[in-house]
Amino acid sequence: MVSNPKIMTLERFIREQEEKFPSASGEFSNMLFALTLAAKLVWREVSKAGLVNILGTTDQVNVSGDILKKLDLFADETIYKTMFYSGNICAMASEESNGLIEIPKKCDSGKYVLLFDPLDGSSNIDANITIGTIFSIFKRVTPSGVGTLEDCLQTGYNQVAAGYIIYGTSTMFIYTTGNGVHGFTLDPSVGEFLLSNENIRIPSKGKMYSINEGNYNYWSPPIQRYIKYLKEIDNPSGRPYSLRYIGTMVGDVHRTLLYGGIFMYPADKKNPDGKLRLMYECNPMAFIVEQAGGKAINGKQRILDITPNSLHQQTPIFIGSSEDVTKCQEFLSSPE
Ligand code: AHM
Ligand code: MG
Repeated sequence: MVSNPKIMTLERFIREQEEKFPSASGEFSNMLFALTLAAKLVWREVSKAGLVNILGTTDQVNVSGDILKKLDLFADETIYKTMFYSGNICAMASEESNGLIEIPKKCDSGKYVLLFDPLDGSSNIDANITIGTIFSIFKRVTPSGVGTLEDCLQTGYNQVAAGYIIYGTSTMFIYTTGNGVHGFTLDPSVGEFLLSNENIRIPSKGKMYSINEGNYNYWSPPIQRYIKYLKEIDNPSGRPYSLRYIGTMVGDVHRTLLYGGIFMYPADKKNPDGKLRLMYECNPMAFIVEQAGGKAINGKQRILDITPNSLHQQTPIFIGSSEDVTKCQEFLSSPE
């Protein structure tokens, strides 16, 4: 039985989207193509991670020296090398870099800015647990030349594209350019991402919550009350919720996107500004989830409305199904 009426590669999908904009120069699509290549290169190394101890690391067994490096550094370098040569980017910053990544002179005239978390959830690598890559793209605001901090530090609602690659039981590329959220699954036998989840819509309410509950005693009373509320027995409204927590934002948000519910990383006594990074993690995930019909807030405002002041700025985040995030906001707004 044929379950999917069409077989569509990610590249063809990107081209078809571009054709809807007759004035498009193709630069934006080229940049997305470069990202799909980076995703495949990172996937190739990630999928070999567990073999290092079995196969050794010599030339004879054909395991590249790169795998000796920490995978997150490998991912960082691979994305950087793939992307600056695409020629469409004037500035780049990564969770692994201190400031802007230097782009060679001849490659700096692009229209776009790329911010990325090369390997999210890297503490999970050694246990073979889902990890991911997150990216966020803005149009430059400076007129020409090498991009600056001003090009990078834009408010999330200005993003022109955002996405993530999840290296899980399958590898998937999920992205939005502001026209819905689309998901592609890698068929490793042909090396192509194939359309598997067109126009993803997040359920308006879920049955799962996702948070590092080990931090319970560090939270403010409103968060503690909200989590207690989710666990109360009240069957007509679907409670108690089930707890799911991977400790990789990409995995936890991906599940939330597909099944509904809420993912949270609040501020706590150890992390008074929250733990997750606005520019590399929260903005792109907020754009995706909003595009799928969900919500993302920091407890006081929409994530996409936060004015950034530094590349590595952290923020609390509550993201997921609109009814769940709205309910959470009610608790957060209640007096301590
Ligand atoms: P990383 O990008 O350095 O891997 O760290 C971010 C990760 C997120 O993926 C995840 O949601 C969070 O840190 C887990 O933190 P904790 O271990 O405090 O629960
Ligand atoms: Mg991360």
